[in-house]
Amino acid sequence: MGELNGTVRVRDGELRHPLGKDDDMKLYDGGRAPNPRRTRIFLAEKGISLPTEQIDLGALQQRTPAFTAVNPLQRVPALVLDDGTIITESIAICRYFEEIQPDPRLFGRGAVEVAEIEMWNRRLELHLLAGVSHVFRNSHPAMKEMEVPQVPAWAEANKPRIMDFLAVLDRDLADRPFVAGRNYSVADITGLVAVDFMKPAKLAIPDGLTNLKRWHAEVSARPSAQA
Ligand SMILES: N[C@@H](CCC(=O)N[C@@H](CS)C(=O)NCC(=O)O)C(=O)O
Repeated sequence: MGELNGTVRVRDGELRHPLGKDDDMKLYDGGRAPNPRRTRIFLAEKGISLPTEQIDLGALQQRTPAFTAVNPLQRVPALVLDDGTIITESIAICRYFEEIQPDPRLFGRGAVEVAEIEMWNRRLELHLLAGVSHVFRNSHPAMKEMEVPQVPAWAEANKPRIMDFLAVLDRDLADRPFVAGRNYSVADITGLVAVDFMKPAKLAIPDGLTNLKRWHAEVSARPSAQA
C-alpha cells in the first residue's frame, strides 16, 4: 500500500477510495451541471438509486485537495465503487451501470443499434454539448472564476456551429422518434441535457426546427428528465 496525491491509497496498483471511512458506493454529483445530470437521468431510467454527495461547483469544491484526490481532473460526476475503484466520465459511469443492470438497454442491442447510438452520442457530445458548454463558460459572468481566461470570441464562434448541428439533428428526427432510432437511448439523454443547457447559455432552438421541438417535448416529459 502506498500514497498518491497525499490521500489516495493505492493497493495492488489500483486507485483506492481516498476518504477511507466508508466503503459504500457513492456518486459525486454536481447540482444542475449537465454531465452529472446525464448520469442522474441514466440512473433514473434504470430505476437505480445510490448515495450521492454534492460537490458545490460554484464554491469551487471540485478543486479542493479532497475532491482532487477523487478526480485529478477536478470534474464531476465521479463514482466510487464499494471496493474503492473510482470511475469518472459520465458515459463511463453509465456504461458501468448498463453492465450491472442491462435493462432497460440504453446503449442498444445488436451491432447496428449499438453503433448508431454510439455515433449519435458522440455527435451530440462533440457538436452540441461541448459547443454549448464553450458558449456558457466563455460568456456567462458566473463562470469567470471557473473558466480562466474567458474568451468571449470563442463563445461567439461556437454559436453558428451549434445552429448548423441543430439543423442536422432536426432532419434526423423527421423520420424517427428518438435520436438514434426506434428506442430511447443514452444519446437522447446527452441530447436532452445539451438542449436544456442552451437556456443558461442564452441560446434557443430556432422556431422552424419542429422535429427537434417535438422530440425535446417528448423526452422532457419522461419522469427521468426531472433528475
Ligand atoms: N467529460 C466529462 C466532463 C465532466 C465535466 O466537465 N464536468 C463539469 C460539470 S458539467 C465540471 O465538473 N466542471 C467543473 C470545472 O470546470 O471546474 C464527463 O462526461 O463526465
